[in-house]
Amino acid sequence: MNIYQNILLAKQQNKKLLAVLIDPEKMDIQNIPSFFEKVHQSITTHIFVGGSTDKNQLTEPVVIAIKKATKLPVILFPGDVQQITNKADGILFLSLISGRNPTYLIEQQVKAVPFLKNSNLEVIPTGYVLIDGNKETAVQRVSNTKPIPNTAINIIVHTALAGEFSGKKLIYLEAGSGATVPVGASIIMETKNQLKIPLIVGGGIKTKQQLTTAFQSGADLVVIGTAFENDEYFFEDLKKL
Ligand code: 1GP
Repeated sequence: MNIYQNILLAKQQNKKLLAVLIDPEKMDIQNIPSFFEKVHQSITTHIFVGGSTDKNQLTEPVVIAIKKATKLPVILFPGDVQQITNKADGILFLSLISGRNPTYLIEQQVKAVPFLKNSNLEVIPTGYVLIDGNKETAVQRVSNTKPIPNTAINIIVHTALAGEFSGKKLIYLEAGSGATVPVGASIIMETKNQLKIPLIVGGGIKTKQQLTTAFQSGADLVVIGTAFENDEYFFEDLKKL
């Protein structure tokens, strides 16, 4: 069964999924084995790798080290075409559908094709929706797009549905890495109610309570990055039963 089929099955069975996001610019390769000892004791089901930038081209060496350390699926979550490596298992083929910048709607995607058509990566079309998290985040800066205000629930839901109607297989509601305010419960609930495809939620989730709220509101998969970078003891709160 491939990565996407597993996500669909989990959604059908109402099994919640947690992805740990590793930013290659912030992860010391030496620390990967000990980091993964904690990951494996936790409820983590997926590993995402990516960041808004990767100036030192660290994605590939970091992915190689991660693949040595774990059997969990490793999925690229690239900020741009430079961050694609064949060493991962899959890639979120993101289109920033909340923005109006053609570079991140289609241009980076076209540039990725010569690489992807010759790779074994599982390509998962994903509609990426940036929502205001009360802080200007790297996604906003790098993509030069405006997030959707977190009060504009209809626009958020319509954007997510436009993604589904265009054939995206996942929708990712993103408050931005390190967001002060994560995507709100009512936004998640309303989007979930109207969407048929699986829903990913991330950005600014730092506590078990916030994770539980996101799951209970309808997120099928939650992504957490910064909270683990700041405090690996957070894994203690997320131990497998
Ligand atoms: C960012 O949604 C992810 O793209 C995770 O955000 O780093 O705030 O957990 P955090």
